[in-house]
Amino acid sequence: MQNQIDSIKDDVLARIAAAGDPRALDEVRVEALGKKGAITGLMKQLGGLSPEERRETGAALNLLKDEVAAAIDARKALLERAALDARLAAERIDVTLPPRPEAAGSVHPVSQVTDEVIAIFCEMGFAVAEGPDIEDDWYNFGALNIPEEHPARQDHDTFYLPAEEGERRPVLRTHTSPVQIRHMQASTPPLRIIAPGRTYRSDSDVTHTPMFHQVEGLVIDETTHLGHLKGCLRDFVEAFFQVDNVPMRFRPSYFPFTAPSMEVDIGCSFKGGELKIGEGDDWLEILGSGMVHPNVLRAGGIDPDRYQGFAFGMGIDRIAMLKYGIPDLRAFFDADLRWLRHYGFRALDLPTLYGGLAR
Ligand code: 2NL
Repeated sequence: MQNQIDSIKDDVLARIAAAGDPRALDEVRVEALGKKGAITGLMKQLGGLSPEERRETGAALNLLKDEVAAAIDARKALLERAALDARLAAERIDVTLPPRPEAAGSVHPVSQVTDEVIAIFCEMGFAVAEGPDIEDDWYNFGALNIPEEHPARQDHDTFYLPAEEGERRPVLRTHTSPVQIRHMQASTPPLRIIAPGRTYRSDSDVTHTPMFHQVEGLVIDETTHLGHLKGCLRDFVEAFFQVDNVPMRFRPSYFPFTAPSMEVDIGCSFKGGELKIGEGDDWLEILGSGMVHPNVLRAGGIDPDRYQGFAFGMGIDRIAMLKYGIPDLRAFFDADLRWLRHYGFRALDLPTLYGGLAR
């Protein structure tokens, strides 16, 4: 029987090597190892052998089975790899080709408004700072004077990621403040930065989405005071909404990271269901602000006995809705081309401050 084993082995291995696709390979497998396969056939003959022959031939057949199975696996991996390579080559797309006209997109209002905000603050001498979306709980909370038991830290508001033993807890940043902490640590005052970017909170309803956009600002110097904060925010609001002498109201408020803290409202009217900014006797809250808390300066490696400054934060999605009259926040993230065609901005336009403004 050894002769038969040798010839089956040579034949099967040669056919495995010659199999050009997974189907051909499977045919070889069935013909060798299947119920009616050649090797299975030899196995069936073992019963008619003497005990000694059976042991020897059985061992040889088992070896052959293993060898054939391994050769099939190796060939299969090779064929799959080749098939994948062929598919990747065939399906390669040229992303520089012009799009189909019916699929043409436009600049998303969030991108447009982010560019507008950056343009205004950069003209005032601010620089743009960026940082990671995945932070740790010290940069996101601890450094901002937010105590361990603060509700904002609770799991149901914050997206925590699995923590490594003995490491700080990773979180999706709930505001862009950690960017500013990192900036304070990496540089020395005077500082003047804004930090725009994505932020995350476990919250979802008509006015909240789990991912949203925020811009924060930070100014630190030796004599920076509340008057600078008010002047800076007035200049911003008037440039952003393209109105002069906006009525503004600075309401005392509380944030753990600023003291004193103020929420900022701007005057508006809702006559006839239409929102007008800069006139009327209604108020619209648009941002939060305050003088940076000494503990936060310390966390950023800045001496609070020598330096002081102000910070502010606002929601980009919200001010985009206000400026461009977009009623439903959730549509921002539907990726609906019809919506984008209505509210989007032309890709090659420079972000002017007045384009599309409903006035
Ligand atoms: C809001 C309020 C605010 C800040 C953010 C801040 C950052 C640092 C230090 C101190 Cl590094 N403060 N950020 C300050 C006041 C308010 O945001 O309503 N945002 C949507």
